[in-house]
Amino acid sequence: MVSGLTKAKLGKPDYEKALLQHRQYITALERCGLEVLVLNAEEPYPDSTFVEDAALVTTRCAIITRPAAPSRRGETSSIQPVLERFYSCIEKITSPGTLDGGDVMQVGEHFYIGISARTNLAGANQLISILERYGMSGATVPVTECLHLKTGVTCVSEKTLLATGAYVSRPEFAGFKVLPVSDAEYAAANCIHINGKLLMPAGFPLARQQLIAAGAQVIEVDISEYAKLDGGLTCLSLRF
Ligand code: CIR
Repeated sequence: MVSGLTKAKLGKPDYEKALLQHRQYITALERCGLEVLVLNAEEPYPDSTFVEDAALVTTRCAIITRPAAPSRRGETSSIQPVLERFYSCIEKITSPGTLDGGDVMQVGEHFYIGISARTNLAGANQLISILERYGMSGATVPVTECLHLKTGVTCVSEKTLLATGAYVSRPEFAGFKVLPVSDAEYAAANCIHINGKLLMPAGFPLARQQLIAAGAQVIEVDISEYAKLDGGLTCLSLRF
């Protein structure tokens, strides 16, 4: 993972520390009541630890994505057999579509899909058609300030979003209560809401205070070594 793609300019990750943080991340997911299946390392794919990008898991089907980054394209082949153990319906994004799971934010049965450097309109439209076939829905949102949609906005309860930058006031999110995250703490916008608890990255005191004041049961996880590769909490797992 130390050779993963990055624009962060935070230095190279410390591998031993990253392993420790990964174990702590797993423990935090377990504290939220989840059973965790840990996949084998894939040495040819340093970014494969960001497993969220290779698939989208819904209540009715799983969708194998088509990552845009050439170094990540092959990550999907090992994900498919794993998902076949849990899903009888598996769909696929195909060329010329590209889509990274990090660009997809689920709110109930609706999916917001970021159009970014990684996810193109063809990929998003394919995903919307798949979702509609299964009785779900999707809509696009532009991604201009960060890598993926969920780098800048995540859902912290059914009606509340945690958002940074332009996402604080985007018309697509007008129906939500939006908790704004300051530019200085922008990485805190990537949180995971599971079973009434909220996993948030460690080191963001203002956002933490704001979330606790809003009633969140916060569990902090230090993912500093993954942040060096532009990764956040959501990227490191597929949750279903
Ligand atoms: C990449 O650039 O693809 C990885 N280094 C980081 C991916 C982060 N994934 C995510 O936000 N879902």
